[in-house]
Amino acid sequence: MKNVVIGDIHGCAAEFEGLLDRVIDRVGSSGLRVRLVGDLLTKGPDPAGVVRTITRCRELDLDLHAVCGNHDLRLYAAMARVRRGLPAARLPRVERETIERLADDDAFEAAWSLLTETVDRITTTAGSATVMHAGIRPGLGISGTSPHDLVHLKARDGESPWWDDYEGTDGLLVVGHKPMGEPLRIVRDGRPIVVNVDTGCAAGGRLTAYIVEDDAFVSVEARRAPRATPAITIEAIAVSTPRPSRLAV
Ligand SMILES: [Mn+2]
Repeated sequence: MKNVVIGDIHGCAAEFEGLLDRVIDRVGSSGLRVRLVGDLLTKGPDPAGVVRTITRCRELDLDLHAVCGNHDLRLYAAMARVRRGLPAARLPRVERETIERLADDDAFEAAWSLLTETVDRITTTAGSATVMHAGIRPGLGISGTSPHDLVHLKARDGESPWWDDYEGTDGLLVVGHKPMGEPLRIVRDGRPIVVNVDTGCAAGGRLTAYIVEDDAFVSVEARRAPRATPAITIEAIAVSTPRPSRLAV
């Protein structure tokens, strides 16, 4: 039995599939449990691909689920508005673009059911580790930290991150939410007590998995450059034909 925790996917479907392949090559799929730290769909190029990959994994009987990320909550709220008939045009840009991509790929309803399930799961376990999106308040422990903080906690500029004060009382905690150049692994008394698997895939970094029993990381590089000003060429303009969104606006 192996437990694997995968970082913030943010709509990077190709990297997600590539990383799952690498993990399965290494540990096999039999008895594999995959946990996702949340922030599944927004920002990246292919949210529908992420939904399809999750669906396919489950059809193959892979035990896979996600905890709720702050972006999952935001997208869920935006999709709830669209389902009630409110115009998508008034949504914040990030959510609107993600919803348009999902709708264009006929994945709106599948994404809705995935998020409906995900937003209710604030923490989960991965073997001996506990997984949440953002972190805990060390003085309060997991049980005393509010669901909002478990999903949103982030150090402001000049503040130290929560894990600086964590002494390991709740065992190994695996989180995402805070993109870092390298995955974070904090060790106390010879064993890991905090792991952060967010290596900024949607911003051109990497997508990272942590194999709990092996205490090891597996990563794949992001396949695209960081989102910047798009390099519009005359050729690209000439071949692009605007397609109407399937969303009611
Ligand atoms: Mn986040």
